Amino acid sequence: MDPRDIVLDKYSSKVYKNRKEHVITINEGEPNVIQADTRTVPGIMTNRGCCYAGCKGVVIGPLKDVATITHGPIGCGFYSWGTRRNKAKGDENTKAFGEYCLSTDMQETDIVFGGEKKLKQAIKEAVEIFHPECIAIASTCPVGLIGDDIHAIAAEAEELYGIKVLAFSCEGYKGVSQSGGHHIANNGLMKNVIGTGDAEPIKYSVNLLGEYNIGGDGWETERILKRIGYHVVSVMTGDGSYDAIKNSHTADLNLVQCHRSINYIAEMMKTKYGVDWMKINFIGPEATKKSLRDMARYFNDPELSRRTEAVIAEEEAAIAEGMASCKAVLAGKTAAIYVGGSRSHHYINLLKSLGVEVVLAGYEFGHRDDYEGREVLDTIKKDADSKNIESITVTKDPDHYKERLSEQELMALRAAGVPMEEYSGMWEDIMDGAIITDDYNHFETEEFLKYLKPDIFFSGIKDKFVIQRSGVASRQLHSYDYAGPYAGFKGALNFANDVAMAITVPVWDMVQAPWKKEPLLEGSLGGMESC
Ligand code: CFM
Ligand code: HCA
Repeated sequence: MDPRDIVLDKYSSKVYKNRKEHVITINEGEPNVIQADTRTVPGIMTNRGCCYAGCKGVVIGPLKDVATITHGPIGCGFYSWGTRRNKAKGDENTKAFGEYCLSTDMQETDIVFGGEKKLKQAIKEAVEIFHPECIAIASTCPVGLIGDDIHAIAAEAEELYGIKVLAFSCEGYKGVSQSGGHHIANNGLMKNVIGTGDAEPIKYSVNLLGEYNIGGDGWETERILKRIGYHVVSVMTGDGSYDAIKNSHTADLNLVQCHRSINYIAEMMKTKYGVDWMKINFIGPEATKKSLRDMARYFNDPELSRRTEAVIAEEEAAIAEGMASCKAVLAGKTAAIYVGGSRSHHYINLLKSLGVEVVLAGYEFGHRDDYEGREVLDTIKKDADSKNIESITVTKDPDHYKERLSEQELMALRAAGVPMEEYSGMWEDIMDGAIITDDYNHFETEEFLKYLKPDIFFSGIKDKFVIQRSGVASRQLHSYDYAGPYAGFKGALNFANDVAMAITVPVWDMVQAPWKKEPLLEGSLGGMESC
């Protein structure tokens, strides 16, 4: 029997009705339609984060020169504090506040009498202490409930201090990290930051979109791009800055790494400024090579193409031996991979180049196009949270719009296999027979672990320990367990070494899942050990 059916049969009829469309087995040659981007059935232990986490934690938090104030109780600020996750480097021209956690620390009296006074005071203190060019305010749940007007306070502070003050109404309850939080953050950047700079355009310039510099991935990608001769105008948003994003409209090309979190910004920048976008993937040597060659095709300059090939040859040679020895250890192993969005797809390729097949995969917040490809976009219902999230439309900017390539040239590139404004989704790489679970939960994690027994499970922060305690190697792919970088060529070798180590370490045979043991005492919690 298909493990999918064994697991789903354990649900009550109500939950079964919901989950049967979110959990599918891939059949080659079939349409393989999946249900995605819907609200989780209450009671299910989903892995998803909230709207505030997506806005402040994922998108705005990494902007190093922005002093971001969490307006809310201290826990929200503390748990979204970037620390080692949001890697960023300041320099003599760029301030970096990422190490700080600024919060209004709302107390009960603020909830009862309003928190606006406290927010104004927090902005004043941030200006006096840090002298930032830009402040961001991120709202947490109680702010929306009591109705503090953070937008009016931001407008007033802008006047008062002569700096940019951005306000994000990203209360946690408005939706999940992605459809909710990212969208609010990115819309805010589109409306208030992108296109406000006056830098001159630079030849062969690109923006890296949907690159959050986890483990230094953005730095590694930039290193390779710079070696070839590209100029990176801005990164959204890993090690990114307000200062750079202001000029992002001057780039020739937008490179979209995480399609899920930012494809709509790429579309808007195309409409407003004429910046073309291309889906790239700098995870895995094969995907990196394809992306670099696609870029060379776009720019169509013989010298750039020559440098692209020279850099590829050098970078590949440097990792060849290491990759081969890791492959010798890993070939034939299986993996499960479950992250929020794009990474669940991107890492399938890297694992394949190490001989590892992904048997179980899924996104927490992906939409159908992230699974099935952008061609299904017209058939997708609106986002689950779209009623809560402002939808913005843009038109050509008369001062800054410039056509980069003609539609005919873009069509020729597409015909040659260059993904201009295209993305084929996870389906293009996943193997026949793999199980896909959208909006994965803890019950399914444990059940599929039993039936599929992958050698390694790439997971999130919260589910990782359940997996390890059941005797399966696990690495979390959200912050890479503070390892990395994993992007590009050298990054691929780092990843290969980390995975080989994780799988071969003898500890997994010594672990017995706590729930497999006899209860220690009658009535105790299923044999849980005391510390
Ligand atoms: Fe994009 Fe992300 Fe991801 Fe994502 Fe995320 Fe993330 Fe992620 Mo955690 S934006 S979809 S909502 S690459 S926070 S930096 S690691 S789940 S796979
Ligand atoms: C989020 C952020 C998150 C959480 C990771 C996890 C991240 O979705 O809100 O808890 O497993 O990468 O930090 O995805």
